[in-house]
Amino acid sequence: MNLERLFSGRTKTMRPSEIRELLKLTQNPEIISFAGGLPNPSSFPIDEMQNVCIDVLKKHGKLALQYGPTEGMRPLRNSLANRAKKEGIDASSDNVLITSGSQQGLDVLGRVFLDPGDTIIVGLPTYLGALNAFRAYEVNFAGIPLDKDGMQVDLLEEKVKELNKKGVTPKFIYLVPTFQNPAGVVMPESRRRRVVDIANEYDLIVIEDDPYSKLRFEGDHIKPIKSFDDEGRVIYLSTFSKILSPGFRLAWMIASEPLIRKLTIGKQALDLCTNTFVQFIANEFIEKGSLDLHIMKIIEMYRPKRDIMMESIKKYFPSDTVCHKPKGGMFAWATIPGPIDTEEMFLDAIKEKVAYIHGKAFYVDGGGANSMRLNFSYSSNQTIEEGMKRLGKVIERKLKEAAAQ
Ligand code: PMP
Ligand code: G9A
Repeated sequence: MNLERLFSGRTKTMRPSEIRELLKLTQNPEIISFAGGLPNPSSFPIDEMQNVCIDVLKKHGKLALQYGPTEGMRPLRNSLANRAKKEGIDASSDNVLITSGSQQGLDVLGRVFLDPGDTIIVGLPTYLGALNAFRAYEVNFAGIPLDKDGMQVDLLEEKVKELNKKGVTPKFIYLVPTFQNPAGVVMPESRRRRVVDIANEYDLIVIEDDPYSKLRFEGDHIKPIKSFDDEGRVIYLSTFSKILSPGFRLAWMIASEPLIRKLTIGKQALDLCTNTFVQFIANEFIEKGSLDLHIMKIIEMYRPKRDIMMESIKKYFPSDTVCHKPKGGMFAWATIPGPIDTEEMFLDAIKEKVAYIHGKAFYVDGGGANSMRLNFSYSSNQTIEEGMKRLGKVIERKLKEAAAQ
């Protein structure tokens, strides 16, 4: 059978995700994994969850085990709208769409907005899962470099103008403004306001993907881009994956009602509705006040992990390594000057039983060869130090080999 003839043209632009493929490899317990953005499993509130499940079944069993509306269960949509209001987002439950993970949200956005050949704007670097979701819709990417304050908005405006001159109107800008995946950086309020101004002026949609802002270890909270949106152009996404459980596959989007309607239709054919039982569980967890306590607990758990990773970079990586200390989230982004290709080096790292995600995976323009993304939430404190020591040795060896050539 000639499978190639049968596959759609779309499959040619689809790519395996380094994160997903490595997850299989790093399930080997001997490998210290800084690869996937996994929460620490010891953070999961397993005992409390047992009681919550029983309560949900007792109180809402007949609804919780039934199909639900595609938009999501009203009580959860309500709770999420109330939480968003506290962050300055003007939303009611009608502005909330529950999705089966933010990853599904990204795919639905692709379905609703993207035609083959469309152009979208992303950061250099950008979350790989978003790139892969959008790639399936056969789009062109325009990349905007990040600095220590996230996407460089002056360059963003220049790029939009340049594209317009060529007759190209990009559909949307995708960004992760807080504790960016992979770079860990945060966009200050002034840049957030500029993004909205640029979107208003050039008629663009903004996709604000925000899984990490609640995981802040220090510094002041910065309001989401969505809170500055007065024309209904910003679509906000967040998820329970990093603040409670990725196994739940539960997330949400906030947007204007006409957009929510279109996105809902886009989602209908994907899964009919998001897991109803889990929606009730998450809502019960919020209403009991347990979610906020849980978030406080994981912040306390992850801060020292971040510190150990940063100290280990100083101790075991070359002294000219560039790595800004992330103030939250789950990732450190390290760039090693010199003749290093982190993709090529990966095989050596695996031989030493340590894994990371190589930088190029996050770039649409071939950049990032000297960088690597290091997750610090998943490993135990002791293993972080040990893994970084192994990685330091691999880098040292690579640099020596290159110098000898
Ligand atoms: N967006 C970003 C920026 C992410 O980091 C992730 C998960 N790593 C997702 C979306 C997908 O999250 P979910 O588990 O909700 O599908
Ligand atoms: O396991 C996944 O695919 C979710 C994690 C994303 C990431 O590592 O960025």
